[in-house]
Amino acid sequence: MASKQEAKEVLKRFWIETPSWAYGNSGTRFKVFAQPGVPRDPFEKIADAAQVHKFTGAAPSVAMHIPWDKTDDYAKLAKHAKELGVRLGTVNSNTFQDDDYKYGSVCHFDKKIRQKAVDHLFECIEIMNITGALDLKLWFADGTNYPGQDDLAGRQDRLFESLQKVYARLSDNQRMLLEYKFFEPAFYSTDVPDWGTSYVHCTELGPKASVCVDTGHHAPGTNIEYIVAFLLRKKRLGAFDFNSRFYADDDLIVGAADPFQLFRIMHEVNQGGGFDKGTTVSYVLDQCHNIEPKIPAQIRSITNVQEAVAKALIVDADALKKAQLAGDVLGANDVLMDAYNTDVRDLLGELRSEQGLATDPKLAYAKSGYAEKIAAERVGGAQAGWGA
Ligand code: PSV
Ligand code: MN
Repeated sequence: MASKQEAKEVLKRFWIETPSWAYGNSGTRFKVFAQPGVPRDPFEKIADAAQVHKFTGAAPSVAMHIPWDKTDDYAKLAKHAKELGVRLGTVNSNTFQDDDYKYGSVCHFDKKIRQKAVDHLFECIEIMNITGALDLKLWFADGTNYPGQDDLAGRQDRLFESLQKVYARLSDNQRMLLEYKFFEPAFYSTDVPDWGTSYVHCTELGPKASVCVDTGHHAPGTNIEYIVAFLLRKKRLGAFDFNSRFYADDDLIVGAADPFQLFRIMHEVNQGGGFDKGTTVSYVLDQCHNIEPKIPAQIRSITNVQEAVAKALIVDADALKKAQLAGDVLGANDVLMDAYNTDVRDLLGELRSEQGLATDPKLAYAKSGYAEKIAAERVGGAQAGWGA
């Protein structure tokens, strides 16, 4: 078992990227409820993300979404982030909100549309070159709604050809992360529906391409920890997009729907070396807070992930191995359950004290007055949202 001290050492270097879009307004196709104090531009989003880092000490980087975070001076935005104690992270592309993408983007049957999508991905790499971000996250809404609508294998050929062009643009230290999702917005077929499709494209592309596992992008009952174990074993787990789901891609707070699943995933990450020094796995939130306040929701997400990681770190690995090799089914299960049922909140409180932080980040943020300040200051202008 990792000692408490060893667990804290790992947790001290463990960090999570928060998504710029979590700070803006979001909703369902039925309604977007605006909230007071919501950022009006990427600069204000970064300021909110900096608060999450200030109180958790574990969220030093902010994922960008282009064009939602479009600005005419990315160097200025990066400087602004630095001044607030954070940095600009993963650049997420968006090839799903333009009328031209009605039948797809990089898989479209029309070469001109495919090139338009590829050009957008080139633009994202340009932004990475300015901000110093190393990861390009690709999620494609491409797919079809009706059998016969398009040639399924042909779409894979177009996808690969487009990805190859983008891959060739990456510099040596940059990565491409290919995210999969089994359905939505396409309902019959999706062009990157599962980890296997993503994995095969990544291996054919080369070492700079890895799979992104968004925890909300699986059919109910999918054993996500198996996928994680497999990808780690093959060194192709590039990143997580964390969130939780009850039904479809709900984008709720990670660990809210199924904290036990999150623990099981973290256990496999730990077993596969994903928390080791110099890990190449990045841990990112991909969530929307439609009815709950956004900054506290991000803080809670960070603490939920930390709790799951702490529980995974205190699994008695020696006892587990011994039970496994002895065919002691219940004993092995007990070892995992013991760790899962341990209350790690005091350990995390100690960790924060050692880092000079308040033991309860949620409370500390609530007392800081920041929420009241932004509600009073951010009056007028258009609040940021998915379309902004
Ligand atoms: C798609 O559902 C997704 O998970 C992708 O990561 C997008 O970039 C993100 O959500 C947008 O919210
Ligand atoms: Mn995602």
